[in-house]
Amino acid sequence: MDLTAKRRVAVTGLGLVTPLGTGVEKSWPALVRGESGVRRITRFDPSLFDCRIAAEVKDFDPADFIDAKEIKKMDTFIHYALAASQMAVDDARLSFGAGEADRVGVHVGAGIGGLQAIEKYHEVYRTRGPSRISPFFIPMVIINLVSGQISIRFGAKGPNSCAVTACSTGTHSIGDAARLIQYGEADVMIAGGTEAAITPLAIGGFAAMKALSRRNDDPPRASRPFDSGRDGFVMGEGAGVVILEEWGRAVRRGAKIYAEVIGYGATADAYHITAPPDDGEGAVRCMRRALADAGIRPDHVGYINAHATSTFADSIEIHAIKEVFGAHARKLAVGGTKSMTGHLLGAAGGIEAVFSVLAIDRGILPPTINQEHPDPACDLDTIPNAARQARIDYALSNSFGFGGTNACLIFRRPDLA
Ligand code: V7W
Repeated sequence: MDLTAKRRVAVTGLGLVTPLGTGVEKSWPALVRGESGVRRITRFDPSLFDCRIAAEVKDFDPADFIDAKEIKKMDTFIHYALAASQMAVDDARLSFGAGEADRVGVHVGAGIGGLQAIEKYHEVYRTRGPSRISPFFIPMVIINLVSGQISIRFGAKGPNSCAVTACSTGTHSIGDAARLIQYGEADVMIAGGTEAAITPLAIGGFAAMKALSRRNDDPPRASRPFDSGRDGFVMGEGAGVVILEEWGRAVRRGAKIYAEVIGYGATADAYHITAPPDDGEGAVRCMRRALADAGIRPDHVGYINAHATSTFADSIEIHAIKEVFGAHARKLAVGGTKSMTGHLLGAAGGIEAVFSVLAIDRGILPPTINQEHPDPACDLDTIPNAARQARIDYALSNSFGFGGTNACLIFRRPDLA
C-alpha cells in the first residue's frame, strides 16, 4: 500500500447528545466541572434489578430535531444520532450541492440498536397479536438505518455504512470513515456512534454478566474508573458525531478545523468474549498501529481518553499504556470520562472522540471523578477529580469492546499540520 497517497482528514464539526446535556456547549462545561450524569433509572421501574442506576439523557426532545410524523418511525438511538448529526453539520456550516452529494458519506453505528422498540413490539405481539406489529418496526430497529436516516436528511449519497462493534463502534466508525476520505472514496463523512439501550433486557443482561455497578445507593459516585472501589460500569446513552472533511476542501471553504485525524488502529484480542487478556496485548498492538499510522513517536502524545469503563479491565488498559509508552506513560494524562457520562456502549467512541478533539481545541483536560482510593495498578496521572488546563498537541482515544474488538484514534492540533 502506498501510504504517501493518503489524503489528509480534518475534523470540522462536532455534535453531542450525552447524559450531561444536549449539545457541545451543555455537555463539555458539565464534563469540565466534573458533574456526574448517573442517577436512579427512570425509564422503567428498576426495583427488581441488581443494577438500578444509569446515565440517562435528561434534556432531549426529539421534536427539536425531527418532524413529528417521523419521530414514531424511529427508535430513540436514531433520534439521538439525527440530533447529533444535525448539530455537527450546523457546527461545520456544511453545505454541498447536488453535484457533490455522491462525495458525502455517512458512517454512524450502534452497538445494540433498537432494543427499546424490540421490547415494546414483542409485548405488543404477545398481548395484541401479530397484526399489531408496526410496519415501521424493522426500520426502527436495524442499525444501518441510522446511517440511512442521516443520508436521507442531508442528501448524502456517498458511502453509507455502520460499524457494529460493541463498545468500539464509535471509534471504528470514525476511523473507517477517515480511511474513506484518505483513499479518495469520499470528501466528507458524517461519522460517529449512538446508543439508547437503557431497557430492562439490556440492564438485566449486563447485570447477569456481573458487568454493571451495584452502587445503587450513591449513583453519582458509582462510575469510578481506576479507583480501587470500582465494581462495574454504569450504562449511559446518547450520540457523538463528527464531520470529517478532506483537508484541502475544509481549508478552501474557510472552515474551522478543530483537529486532524492522523492515526487509526484496529485489532482483535482473539482471546475471550467478555475479557481482555491480562497483558492487554490486543490493546497494545492497537495503540501501536495507531501511532505507526500517525507516523509519530509515543512521546508526542499528551492526553489519552482511556476506554476506562470502571471495570477490572481498567488496570489492564493502564498496563497496556505503560507497555506502549514506556517512561512517557508517567508524563502523559490518562482520563476516564465515563466516570461522568457512564458507558455509552456504541456511542462511547463517538462522544470520546469529540472530547479528545475539544481537549486539543480548548486546552482543557476533563477530570476522572470519584477518585478516592487509587488502585495501585492504575498508578498513572488519571486527572483525578479536577479538570486541568494543558496544551495538547496529540490526543489518543481508546475503545475496547466485547468480543475483543479494539480501536484507537489519534488527533493532532490543526496548527501543527
Ligand atoms: C466494556 C468492556 C469492559 C472490555 C473488553 C475488552 C475485550 C473484551 O464494557 O467496554 S472489558 S471485553 N470492554
